[in-house]
Amino acid sequence: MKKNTLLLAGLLGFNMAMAQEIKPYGALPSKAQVSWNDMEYYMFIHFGPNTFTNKEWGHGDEDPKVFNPTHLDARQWARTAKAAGMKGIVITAKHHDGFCLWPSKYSTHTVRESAWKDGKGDVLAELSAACKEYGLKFGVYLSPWDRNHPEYGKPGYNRVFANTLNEVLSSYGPVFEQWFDGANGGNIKQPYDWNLFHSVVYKNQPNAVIFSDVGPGCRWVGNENGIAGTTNWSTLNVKGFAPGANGPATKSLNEGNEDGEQWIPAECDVSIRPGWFYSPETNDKVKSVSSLLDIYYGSVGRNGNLILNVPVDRDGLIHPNDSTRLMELRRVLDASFKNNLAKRAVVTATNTRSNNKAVKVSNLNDGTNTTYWATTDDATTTTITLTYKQPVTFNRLVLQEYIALGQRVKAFNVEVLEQGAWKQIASETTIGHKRILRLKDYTTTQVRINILDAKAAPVISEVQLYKAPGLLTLPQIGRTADGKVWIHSESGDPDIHYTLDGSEPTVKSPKYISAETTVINLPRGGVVRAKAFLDNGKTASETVTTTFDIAAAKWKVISPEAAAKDNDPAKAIDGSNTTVYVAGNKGYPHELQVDLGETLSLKGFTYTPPVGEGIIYGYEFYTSTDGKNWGSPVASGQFANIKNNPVQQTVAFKKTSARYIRFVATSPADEKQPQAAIAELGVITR
Ligand code: FUL
Ligand code: CA
Repeated sequence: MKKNTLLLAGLLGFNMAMAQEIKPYGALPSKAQVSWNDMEYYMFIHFGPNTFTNKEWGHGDEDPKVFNPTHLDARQWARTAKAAGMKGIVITAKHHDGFCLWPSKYSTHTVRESAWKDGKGDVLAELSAACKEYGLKFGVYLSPWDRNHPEYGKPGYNRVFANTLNEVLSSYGPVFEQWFDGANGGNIKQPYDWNLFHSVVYKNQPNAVIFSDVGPGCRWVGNENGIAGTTNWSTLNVKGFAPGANGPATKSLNEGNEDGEQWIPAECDVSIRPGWFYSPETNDKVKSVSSLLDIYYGSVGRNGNLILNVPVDRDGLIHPNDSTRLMELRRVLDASFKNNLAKRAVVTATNTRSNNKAVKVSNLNDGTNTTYWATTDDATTTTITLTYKQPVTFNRLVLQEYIALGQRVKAFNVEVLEQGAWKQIASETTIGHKRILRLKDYTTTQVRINILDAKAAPVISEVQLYKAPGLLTLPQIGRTADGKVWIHSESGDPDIHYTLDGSEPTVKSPKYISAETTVINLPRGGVVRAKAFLDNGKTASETVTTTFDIAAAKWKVISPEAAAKDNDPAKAIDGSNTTVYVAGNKGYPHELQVDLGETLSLKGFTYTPPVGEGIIYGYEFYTSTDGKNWGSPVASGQFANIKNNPVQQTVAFKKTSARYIRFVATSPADEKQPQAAIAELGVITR
């Protein structure tokens, strides 16, 4: 090359570098959405008449007087959320039953008509004040589906709902999120005026993030387990879709759409209990710390926000079982993310954009996602290397993109230097606001993050490494159809000890070795508690408690007859939730009759739905002493919210003696699915 060409190239390069402003890529978040993503973890509160009636979906005809939380203390809720490390609270101001937690002008089914505070109370006023006091953001859930309002299903309702929204959004200060539920499990369908509703939200709360299946602020993640896809784009295609039944496919909700039209990040909703509303029956079913950790890593760790429901109880307080669990979770999270080992590393990158003052390699490990590093415009691959003088041990990797400029990374892997050779320890897809990889322990002096593909030049704001304390995974307890209890554990080879008298297991309790050597027979039911221990009790898992009712040892299906081996109705009573009986494709109703083999005093039944197709919504349950005369059903109704939250359903009825039971599925949870599936059917005798 001649001297002057070199000079020219140098000048050109210099000019280009000067011009190296980072061009935003694709759909972009608003400022409000960026702050929303930074919140990561906040509380959902389901509260209302259902709290007092053991229902998940109220019918709207409940006596408002049932709502009487005599010790309601919204400051206790806020204090709990704050101590849990949450950044806000969203409350069900109005659920499907139409009951308003504030004295709305537009309804006659409100706290004003309730027994609480002689009708003078206002839950939203108390909670918004408590949130302000504790530095938490305040948000509201309002269900458009209203089973109480006389206008529902008529043209006038959209106005009513807009007025209701306006009332809430103009009376209680700033609202960070407006939650629109798309559910409608009733017969009346109302065409909603979403443009009107959105205009009311933005007029009152220009910074509110609107939640629905299609945003526009954030989107439902497609399940109520709180788990996002490992690939998770914050962009979504929304043309032709609407909230509710006409929402995008589950896969799109769960993973977003690469190059989606709009920035609509995922929000992962899940309840700390099996249901969304409080019930005394679930006091012992608060999720374990390990399962909450799975949820945390499956949501916040996968570019989603986590809205964790903590249902307020009948006193109007967060129950101690829930708050204790929240604090235990906080302790583990704090211990896990206490010491960012990346801060001690020397960080280098193969390609760094030059002459842009904002871009620095040292921004990658400065502990804040407000500063960033980027490659030159033409690069879609690059390697970031962390080098240590002394070996470090880590098991968590946190990566963040600077999302204000769009989501870019499509594929990356991670390597560590082990005995002089690079070893790949993870291979993943998207990053987004935050990606956390849960890894096993690695000890090394060099860690390499290879970005393998990106939509545009990668812009990364953080790389963090941590060594989270090890936790023993929980033992799992199950029982065969003939009543033999089994206990499994996955992690290492811990000692499992158990009790059968309800007491807390210790290393002195009986030891479970295997199903063959440790025979625990509980055909008539009982309580099994188990705990895993290591190092003679120095480390212990949480305690798992499983309560069994009578086993199906003597049961026989009397109708229908077994169709084929892979579709044997006996699968509905074989003690295993993973074997599923699927009843025909001829459409509803479907039914199953079972001979219990003896006369039992029955108090209710349980239905465990399948994971997948064939979930039952409407049901009737009959009992009989001779298997011929069934009379009228002892229970009938709908399994509220079972489609989105397919957990075991428990239905109580008036005590009755019977030898035969008959379960009739009257309608499907999904109208497009003609078959009815039963993972397990059980009875309640205890
Ligand atoms: C669903 C509702 O039907 C449930 O009752 C619950 O409120 C959940 C968060 O959303 O769509
Ligand atoms: Ca089964």
